Amino acid sequence: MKELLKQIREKAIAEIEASDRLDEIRIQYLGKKGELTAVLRGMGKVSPEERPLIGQLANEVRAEIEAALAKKEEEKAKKELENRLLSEKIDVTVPGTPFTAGHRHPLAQTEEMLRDIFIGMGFSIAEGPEVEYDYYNFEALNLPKNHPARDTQDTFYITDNILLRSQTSPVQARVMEQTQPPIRIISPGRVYRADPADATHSPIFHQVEGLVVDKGITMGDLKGILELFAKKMFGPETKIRFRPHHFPFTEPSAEVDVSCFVCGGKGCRLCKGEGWMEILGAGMVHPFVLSNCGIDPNVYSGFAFGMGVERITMARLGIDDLRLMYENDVRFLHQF
Ligand code: 2U9
Repeated sequence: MKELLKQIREKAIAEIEASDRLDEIRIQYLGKKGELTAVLRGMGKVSPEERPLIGQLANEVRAEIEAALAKKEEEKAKKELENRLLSEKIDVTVPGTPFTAGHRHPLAQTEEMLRDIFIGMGFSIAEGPEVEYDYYNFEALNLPKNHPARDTQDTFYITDNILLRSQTSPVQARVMEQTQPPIRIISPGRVYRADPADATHSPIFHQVEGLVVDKGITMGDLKGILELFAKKMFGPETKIRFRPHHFPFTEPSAEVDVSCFVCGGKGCRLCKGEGWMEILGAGMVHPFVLSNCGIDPNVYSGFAFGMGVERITMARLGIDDLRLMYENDVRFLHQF
């Protein structure tokens, strides 16, 4: 019996060393029907005196076979890892696969520039619904029903009292209704007009409007803010010019031009020989608008301005047809 156990040990260890089929060897010797297991089963035949010795030897043989298997398994895993490390070498200096990255749309670029400039001057961003009540879009802004100036901002009606906003001013009216001054906000966003599309008009476009309300705000503050804005947007040499105008929601009101940043005012193709480009409208908030929105015009005053993001983008990039910005032809977009 002793001899048999020793033979099994020698044979098993020799096979483990010579082969990689470790699972098969494990079953062959240590499995339920394995050679060592068979010997242990025959322990009944061994005399009671010899039994403890044979039992101990059998356990030792089992432990040695298991240890040999574990060692071989470890060696096998190590070799496999080495082979993988050798065969899977990566050359980190090989150039990567290029992928085409896009960029922000020119209109988004302009809106971002406007946001950055006004945030830098202490303004906050206010946003609101595109589907708006007639009250906030017109009535609160001093444009009662049947007011002739409504024709210039004709929009799309959902019901008699609900429409697609024709300007972002209703956002500011809502802010004034909810907050007492000081107020210093801009409201960027999409607006709608019942205009047929041509090179300079679109039924959907984007605006950035601004509003400042506090004690003692004057036209001088408006001019200062707009001059700083124009210099940051179009370059430090830029001048601004106010021309008297009429808006129902501001009094006095003005249209504001900037000196042409291409020719510096001499007249060129971009400014159509004028030396100036009209880029925004502005004025002192009408006292009726302040009181409609719950702010006492005897205590507070304010200014407001509005500009079209498309108009500014066309000026900034020398684009002569607004429709190009909605077609999303990459041959056009790649240029900016
Ligand atoms: C409140 C009170 C007054 C906003 C203003 C303009 C002048 C203006 C146009 C520029 C080109 C619209 O995009 S455009 O067609 N806007 O000329 N907007 S003052 O005045 C306000 C706003 C909110 C409560």
